[in-house]
Amino acid sequence: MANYREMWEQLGMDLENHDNLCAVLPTAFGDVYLSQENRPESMDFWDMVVADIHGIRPAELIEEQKKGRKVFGTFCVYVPDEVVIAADGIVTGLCGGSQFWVPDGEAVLPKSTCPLIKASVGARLGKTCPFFRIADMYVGETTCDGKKKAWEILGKDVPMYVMDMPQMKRAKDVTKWMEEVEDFAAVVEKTTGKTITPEKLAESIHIINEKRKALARVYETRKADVIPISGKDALLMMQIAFFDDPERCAQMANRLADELEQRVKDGVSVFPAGTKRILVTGTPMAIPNWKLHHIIETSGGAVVCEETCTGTRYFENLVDETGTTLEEQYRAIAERYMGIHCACFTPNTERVDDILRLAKEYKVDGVIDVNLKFCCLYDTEGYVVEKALKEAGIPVLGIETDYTDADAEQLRTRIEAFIEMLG
Ligand code: BJ8
Repeated sequence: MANYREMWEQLGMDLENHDNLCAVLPTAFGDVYLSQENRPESMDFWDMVVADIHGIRPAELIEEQKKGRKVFGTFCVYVPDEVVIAADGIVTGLCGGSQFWVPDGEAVLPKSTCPLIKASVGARLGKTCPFFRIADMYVGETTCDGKKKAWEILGKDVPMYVMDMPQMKRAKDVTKWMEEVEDFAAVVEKTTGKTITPEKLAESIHIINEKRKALARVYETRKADVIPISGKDALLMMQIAFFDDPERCAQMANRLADELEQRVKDGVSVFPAGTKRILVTGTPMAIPNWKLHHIIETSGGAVVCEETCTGTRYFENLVDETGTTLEEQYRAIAERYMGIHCACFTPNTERVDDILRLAKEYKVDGVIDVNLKFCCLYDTEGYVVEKALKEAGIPVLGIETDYTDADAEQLRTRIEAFIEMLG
C-alpha cells in the first residue's frame, strides 16, 4: 500500500488500529484472489484498486471535495445515484463487509444485529475507514429495523438523511417513493448548492444506465457453457462498483466484458469442465466479504450468478431515458428502483420469480441461499425461496453465516456435500 498516512491523519482516523487492518488485507486478498489460475487480464484494474483501497479512491474524493463537490455515502441499492450526480455530487457505498469493524459496532449495537450493520457502524465510530470519514452526508433508508435504528446512532456523529421506503409495491407506493426521491433531490440540491435541471438529470440517468449495461455485459458471459470468469472475480467487480466513479466503472467493466466475450468464443474456462454451476441468492456481500464464494469455488463449485444486491439486483432494469421533465424523470427513477426485489417488501414474490428465471438463464446445477446472521428478512423469506426451488426441481442449500471464520470449516463440509450431491 502506498503511503497515505498524512491523508488518513487529516481525516481523523485511528492510525494505529487502521494499521492492523492494512496488515491483514493484502494477505487475505492474496490467499483468496491471487491464488486463482488463468484470471482475466482485465482484472488488473480491480487488483490495483484493492491493493490501495484506502488510498487511491479516497484521495480522488478529497481532491473533488477541494473543488467544492460533496460526497454522499449510501448503504442500499434503493438510494438513486442519478439524483446525486445530477447535482454534481459524488456517491460512495459505505456498507461494511469485514469482521474487523464488528467489535466497534457492537460497542453501541446489540450483538444480535446483522454483521453488515455492525460493521458499517463500527467503521464510522472506530475511525478506521477513510470512506466513512470523507462522506459529507450519509443517506440511510428505512429498509430493515436494524438499519433504521442504526441511523439514529450514526446521525449523532455525522449528517444523516433517511429515505422512507414503502413496504409494499402498489401504485400508490410507487408514487410515494417518487415523492421521496423528489424530497431527497431537494436535500441534495441544498447540500451541493447546485440545481437539478432536466438536462442534468437526463445526463446522470444515462451515465448510470451505461454503468448498469456494462455490468450486465459481464454477467451475460457467465451464462455460457464455459465459465470465463470466477464468481470471486465477478463479485469483486460488483463490490468496487459501489465506490468507483460510474463512468470509469462502465469503462472497466466493458473492457472486462470484451475479454470475457472473446474467452467464450475461444472456449476458455477458469474451471474444469463439469464444475457445478451455483447461483448464490440472499443477503449482500460488501467488500471484503469473499468468504462464501471462496469456499464454494475451492469445494468443486463455480458461482455463475448472484441474485443479491452485490449482484443482479444492482444492475438489472434501466431507468427509462425518454422523460424530458423532472416529473417524468423522477417517476421513471421511482419505477426502476421499485423494480428491485428486496426482502424488506411484502409480498415479494417477484424475487422468487427472479431466482427461478436466473437459475434457468445461467443454467445452474444448484442454488445456495445465504443469510447473514440476524437478518430476519432474508431468513424468513428463505422458506418460500427454498420451497419454490425444490418445487421447480432445483437443488438448494440454505446457509446462515457471519463475517467470522469460526464456521468456515463447517460450511465447507456442508457445501462440499451439497456439490457432491449435485453430481
Ligand atoms: S435492497 S438487501 S442493500 S436493504 S442483511 S442490513 S436487510 S438485516 S443489506 Fe440490503 Fe438494501 Fe435490501 Fe439490498 Fe438489514 Fe438484512 Fe442486514 Fe441487509
